[in-house]
Amino acid sequence: MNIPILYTFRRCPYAIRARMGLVLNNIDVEKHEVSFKNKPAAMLKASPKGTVPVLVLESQVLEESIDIIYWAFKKKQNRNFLQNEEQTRGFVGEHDQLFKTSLTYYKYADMHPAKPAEEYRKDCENFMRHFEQRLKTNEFLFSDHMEIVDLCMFPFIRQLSKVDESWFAGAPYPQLKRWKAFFDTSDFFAKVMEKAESR
Ligand SMILES: N[C@@H](CCC(=O)N[C@@H](CS)C(=O)NCC(=O)O)C(=O)O
Repeated sequence: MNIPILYTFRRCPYAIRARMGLVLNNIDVEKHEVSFKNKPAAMLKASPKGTVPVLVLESQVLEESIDIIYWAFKKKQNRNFLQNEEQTRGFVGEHDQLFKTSLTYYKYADMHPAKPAEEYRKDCENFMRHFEQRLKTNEFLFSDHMEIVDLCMFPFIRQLSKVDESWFAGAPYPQLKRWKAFFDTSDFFAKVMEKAESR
């Protein structure tokens, strides 16, 4: 059987989400690091919408990060992670729209001069407060163990933290920082961020 091909971009939060699923389930893939300015023809043929991640399997193409992560856990029948699928897909889908939009405005505030970056950041803080509240009750977002929802959301909090690291370091979200540090310092995340050879 051919090894699946993953079209990816190292820092893309959606691609990180997909790679987390693959690494945690020890699934080998051939990683192709994509340049957005010069997307590979084979990727566009498999998935014309042109976003990463894309996982090309023998008889199927998965072109949504949430589908790739679920595919990985289902392939290995990793049951601890497969509860709450409907709730997880709902939560992730909503945040991929709303939180991601606020985050993009904050990250690229220079390109959106209608409001100063701090205002865009306040929009992001609505989500941060909600996460903080959940993480006060449980170790992770939905329960006391790591679930797919945590894997899906961590890359976005990571991206947010990098917009202004000193602000994030001083911001009053201790539980969110604890949760983020769990991933940042994990061996599996180091593997997720290993550089792909350029092809
Ligand atoms: N809904 C998609 C979103 C993926 C996405 O938007 N990826 C961005 C990179 S972070 C992308 O590929 N953008 C293509 C481009 O900028 O041309 C998923 O979850 O996989």
